[in-house]
Amino acid sequence: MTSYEIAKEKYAAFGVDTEAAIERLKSVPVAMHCWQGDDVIGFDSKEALSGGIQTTGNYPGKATTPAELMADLDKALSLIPGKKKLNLHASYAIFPEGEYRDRNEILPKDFAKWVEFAKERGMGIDFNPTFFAHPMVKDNLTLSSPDEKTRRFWIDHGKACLKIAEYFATETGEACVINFWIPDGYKEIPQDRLGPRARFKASLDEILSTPYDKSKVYVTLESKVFGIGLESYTVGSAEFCLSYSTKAGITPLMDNGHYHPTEMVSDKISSLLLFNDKIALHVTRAVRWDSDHVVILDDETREIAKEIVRNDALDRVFIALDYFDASVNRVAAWVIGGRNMEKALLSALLTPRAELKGYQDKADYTRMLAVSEELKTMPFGDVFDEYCRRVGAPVGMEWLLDCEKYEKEVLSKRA
Ligand code: RNT
Ligand code: ZN
Repeated sequence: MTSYEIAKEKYAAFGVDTEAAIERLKSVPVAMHCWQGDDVIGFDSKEALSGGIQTTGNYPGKATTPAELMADLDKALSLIPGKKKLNLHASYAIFPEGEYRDRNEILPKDFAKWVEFAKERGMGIDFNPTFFAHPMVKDNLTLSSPDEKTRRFWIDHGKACLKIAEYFATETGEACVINFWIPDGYKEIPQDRLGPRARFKASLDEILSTPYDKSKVYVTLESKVFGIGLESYTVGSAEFCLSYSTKAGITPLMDNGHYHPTEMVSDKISSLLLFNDKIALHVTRAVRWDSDHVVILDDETREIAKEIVRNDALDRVFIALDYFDASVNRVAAWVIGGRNMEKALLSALLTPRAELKGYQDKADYTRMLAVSEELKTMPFGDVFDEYCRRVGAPVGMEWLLDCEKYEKEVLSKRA
């Protein structure tokens, strides 16, 4: 008997079908964020990162050209099992030879190279307008700016991005999730909290008045609690974004780094599922603040996955990764986070959901606790290895050897 066969029997004793779990996971898309590869710099302006977010570390070998970023993504994608989508930011536009367009004027053709990349790999594309790291961000404000010229520029950016999102969906044949997140906020205690939010609301209304095909473009809105240098007030707060999403019929996005450290996104998912057809997540690891550390297989990542799976919501939750660590090999950072997301989902699929719910309803909290603790030491790794084998991804530490080889042969040779 192989170790997988032994694991299969052990799970079967709990009423869990490992084969069904493996099959189900194969088709769950996870969006891989291009911005892990170059510390959120992009290609259009090469401005320093701003917007209250920060990468720390200067590990050598970061991608600085589209060709390098694509090569690194390819390496990372080959080492992560499962179905992926490519998640792009507008700042990663690749302009046709001799052309340049500012963010308010970008066109679908500025992303043709990415479409080609995604199509060749059979991937869909998700998208993000980039409301940071640009000279038109005035006093840390974009869509909520009191300066009409600034606000107008960013409204036009939002509209341009919606068209690009539709282009991605049409070209790849997969729906495109376009996520709006603005950094707007104040370091000092504001004397007008309503005005900026009213302007943000009006800006979003105007962007969303652009006709777009709702069957293939999902607009999401991401909230936040604070940013670096913007500690006292965030325009796009949780209340603002949830209310706006509900009213406008768009999709709310929760980033698990964007709440008070004792607030858990895993606890919020069920409420949002009751009031939305779809919801979206940015999975990250916040260490004391929205630090965007590499996703590990920690309790919260696992609990998020469990909530998605046990509420039968794998088709209703858009899962994207969002972190940026410049202190370790960036390709390895992608792979570790990506594999961990897959592990969390698989381990959720390997849970006797009905049985555990039943204990709760019968108030048998003893069994509920005992069984869920017992599951933690089940031979989960053997099932994950089997999943990797079946989808042609490296098993165990093989991926790291491959990654180290790539570092030696490619990354370390970069200027
Ligand atoms: C910032 C948000 C946002 C960004 C990306 C780069 O706090 O999480 O999603 O991380 O758009
Ligand atoms: Zn995010």
